[in-house]
Amino acid sequence: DKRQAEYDYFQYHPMEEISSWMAQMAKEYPDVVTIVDYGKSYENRTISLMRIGLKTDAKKKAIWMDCGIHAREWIAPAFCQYFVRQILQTYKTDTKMEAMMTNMDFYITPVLNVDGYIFSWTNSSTRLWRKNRSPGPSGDCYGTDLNRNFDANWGTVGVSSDCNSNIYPGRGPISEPEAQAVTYFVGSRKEDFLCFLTIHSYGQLLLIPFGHPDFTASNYDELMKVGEGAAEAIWKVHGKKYRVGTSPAVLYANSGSSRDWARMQDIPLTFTFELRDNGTYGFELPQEEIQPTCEEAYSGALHIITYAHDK
Ligand code: ING
Ligand code: ZN
Repeated sequence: DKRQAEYDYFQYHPMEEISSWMAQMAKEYPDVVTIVDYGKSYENRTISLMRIGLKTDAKKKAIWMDCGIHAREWIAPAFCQYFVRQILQTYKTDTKMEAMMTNMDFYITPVLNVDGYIFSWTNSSTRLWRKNRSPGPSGDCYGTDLNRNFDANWGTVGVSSDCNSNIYPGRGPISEPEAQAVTYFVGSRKEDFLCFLTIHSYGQLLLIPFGHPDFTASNYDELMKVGEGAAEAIWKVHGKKYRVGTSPAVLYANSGSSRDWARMQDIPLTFTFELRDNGTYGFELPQEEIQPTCEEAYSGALHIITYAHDK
């Protein structure tokens, strides 16, 4: 069956195609790729990640990457798939990637908000859906912003108590099954994780903790330095400028993000990527831009991951 060999990484794919692509990659690379089901969505769909690494007896460090926490940000799942393809294509010939795949496991979730992603594919009126699909307290509103639902200064800044809002943080910290899945999976092996990357669009930003203006990461200078290095690596690929900073410094404050939660678990290098563009097309980034966006973001992500590995 040659269909998966011809998988088009530079098109957007519906959830079923992404799921069968994941299964196919595990079949093609059985020594390095394992599918791990680690949660259920509100609508009872399986949340899966790909654990990618070379087998060794030594204790391994880990890298986290999730895509598609926000439904409408279709470039993010496309990037996770591209990232997987790139590391699988390079590790056999590139000694640096081989070393990283020996010393670390990559835990990559191509689509975290599966219900929302599917809903955004339903028809043009739901294309810009952001949140998950759980009903609000009154039953006539839907969706919690999963990137406001984590247990990190939950419900304090950059949120709205209106359950129709796109930044509704939910009933309480980790009230949502999708946020629970990440919290329990990462939380149970947090000492292993060197790095936590969560991929969004749009805005061309690399955001560091914390989203709450009253808190500063203990390694703020290191995060800025690594972030600036990643922005430089991105710029070298296609000349796109990505700004680096905390969300209050760059745009506006927010609470309950997965990146802030991960940093509060003492994972040292936590970043939010906001991929292309700067607002011309926004969430509806044309398919022609998938390839250049993935190429530059790969370079930026690799800068951070290499730093984490070599440190
Ligand atoms: N942006 C993220 C969000 O959760 C963010 C991250 C927060 C950016 C605050 C800027 C300011 O809102 C998107 N695009 O989802
Ligand atoms: Zn987002």
